[in-house]
Amino acid sequence: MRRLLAFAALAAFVIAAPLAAQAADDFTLTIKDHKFSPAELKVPANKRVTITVINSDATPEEFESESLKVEKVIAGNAKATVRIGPLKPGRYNFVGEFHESTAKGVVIAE
Ligand SMILES: [Cu+2]
Repeated sequence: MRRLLAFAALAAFVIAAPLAAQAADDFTLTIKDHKFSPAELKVPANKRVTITVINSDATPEEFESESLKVEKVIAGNAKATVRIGPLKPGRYNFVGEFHESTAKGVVIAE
């Protein structure tokens, strides 16, 4: 019994560690009224980064960035995951291509 508990504790630690590491590089962008929030997203440079893009509008949007090499359509009231990087330090503009006049933002890698 004691040995089993020790094993369970170890297993919990092994499972928890990667989740904690992943959480640090996960970011969220929300689209509402055809605008991104936050409009400026700071991410770590030289790392793979995951961004969950939540589209709170009823209409579809396309998350697009030439500099980030991403293009992804997100249905209305849905979310999508985009993976970017590793990025050199700098600014990377993105837009919501279906509403480009208002849906603008920038990823800042530092
Ligand atoms: Cu496009």
